[in-house]
Amino acid sequence: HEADAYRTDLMTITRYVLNEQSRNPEARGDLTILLSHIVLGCKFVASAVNKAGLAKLIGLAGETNVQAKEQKKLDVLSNEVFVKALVSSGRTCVLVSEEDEEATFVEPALRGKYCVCFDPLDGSSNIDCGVSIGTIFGIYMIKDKENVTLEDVLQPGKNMVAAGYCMYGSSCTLVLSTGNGVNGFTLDPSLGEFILTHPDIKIPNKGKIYSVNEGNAKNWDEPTAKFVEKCKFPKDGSSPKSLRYIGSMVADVHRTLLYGGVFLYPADKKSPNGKLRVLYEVFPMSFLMEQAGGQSFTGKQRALDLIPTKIHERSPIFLGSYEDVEEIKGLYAEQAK
Ligand code: P6P
Repeated sequence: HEADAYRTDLMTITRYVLNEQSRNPEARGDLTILLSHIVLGCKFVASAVNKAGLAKLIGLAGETNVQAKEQKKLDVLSNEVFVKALVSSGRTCVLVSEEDEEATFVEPALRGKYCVCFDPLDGSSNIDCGVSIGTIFGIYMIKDKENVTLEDVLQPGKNMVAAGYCMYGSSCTLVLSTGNGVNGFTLDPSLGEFILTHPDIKIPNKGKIYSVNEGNAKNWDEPTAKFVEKCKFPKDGSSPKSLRYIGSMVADVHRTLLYGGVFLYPADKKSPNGKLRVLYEVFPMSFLMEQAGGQSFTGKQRALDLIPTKIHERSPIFLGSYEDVEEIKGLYAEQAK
């Protein structure tokens, strides 16, 4: 009857988060409530993304769709959903969204002790061709929620209490860490529940895949160029690595987490700080990689040690299998000599 037992003992994300809460005797359940609101946002976005192709939800804001209704771009819609879900949770005091130039300070009546930095729909330029996109989020505790300022948001990534992403693709997968390892949950649309499908994810220590936009090769610095050259023409007689680049960070990072290898978005002459944003792309993905036994490097330091000075600051990023990132760190150390 083992099979039956498995089918009836469903580990949902709600149950998992409650189990985590019970590990901290002093926890009052605020993070559990916050995460349940994020999960609700992800379910809504999953349904909107899946309908997008049909209801012609895609397209630029301002266009009208078949019902001649005011057109809202999916990332604008997703941002509104997450801001409303987070504020109504009563557990946040400041929000940073990729979609909003300024941080959102929650009104006192609804203020809670957490700050959430998120990209509501990362990779949204890929929606129209059906490539997987995703929501990325990182959660911090705020010292004094009554007097929260922007300084409270500009913390190093190592202070995060939780981080995760939800990938909207062939299936809807939410990958989460609350500081005690990484777990993956897949949405069962018939139940409307995220079910634990990838328990305790650990990234392989070394991988056979490198993931970078080779189109930027002309502008790379020496260590990045050397690393990619070694991937393609290994000197030690090993076989060359495979290049896999989807161009949607959530999809490229998810593959890296499960299969191993390294994802790079280096600095280049055009963008000296790279392209990816510190607070809601680099930090959450770096937190997950470390929790899964990998690591994440900016070209100068451990990514989670970086202290951002602006909420939309960018940073170069090299993240993935521990050994692969070590190799890149060695090449940057040589350059620094
Ligand atoms: P490029 C998508 O636009 C995004 O923000 C990330 O999801 C992705 O990793 C990156 O940009 C792709 O950038 O310059 O290679 O197209």
